[in-house]
Amino acid sequence: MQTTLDVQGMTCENCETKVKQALESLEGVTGVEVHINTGSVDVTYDNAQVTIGEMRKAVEEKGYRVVV
Ligand SMILES: [Cu+2]
Repeated sequence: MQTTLDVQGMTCENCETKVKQALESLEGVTGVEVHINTGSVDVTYDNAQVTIGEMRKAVEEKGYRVVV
């Protein structure tokens, strides 16, 4: 499965790394690509192992907002 999250608040490479690591730490997430300019984050995942809600929570715990 593939989805694109709309993440607000990322301003630099450090933000990009934090969001990427937060998502990659979730079991079932196999790929993360952050587009810092637009705030879109492409996530490849196994929907039997992880939900979009869990991804959202992981990103928001790092201090960024996910627009649904
Ligand atoms: Cu930053």
